Amino acid sequence: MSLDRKKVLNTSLAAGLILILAGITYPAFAQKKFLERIRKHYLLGQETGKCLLCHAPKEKEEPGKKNLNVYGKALQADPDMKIALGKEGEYKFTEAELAAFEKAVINIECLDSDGDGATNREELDLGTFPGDPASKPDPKKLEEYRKAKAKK
Ligand SMILES: [Ca+2]
Repeated sequence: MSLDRKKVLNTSLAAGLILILAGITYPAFAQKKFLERIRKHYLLGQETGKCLLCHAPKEKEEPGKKNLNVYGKALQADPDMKIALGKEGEYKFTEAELAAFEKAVINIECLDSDGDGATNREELDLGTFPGDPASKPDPKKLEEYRKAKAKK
């Protein structure tokens, strides 16, 4: 076996093992569907289309309802989210529940949940975290974005 192939094999074995371990330790990934939905809605890239969008887990913590960040909390508090809350583990969300989640996401677009001066929508469109005041759009980019929006 060539060294490259061995490397690939080792990497995929390691990745597989991590997946198995994650599955054993954390069976509750129901909310992954929310992440998929919001990724699709805003066409989010790798930078922000991940758990940290709504969660602020402490070291050794997994993303969960106990460590939502301010943006995650705002979503949770939105009345439209109600029917989609409290689902655990392998729960399969219905289309209506996922649509309710998407509605909640849109409802809070105009808020600036983390108080950094850019709205949630602006942050999502510009690739920063709406639940982390330390992550905010570049002022120039934000100005250009607002100008372009005003023209429409
Ligand atoms: Ca913000």
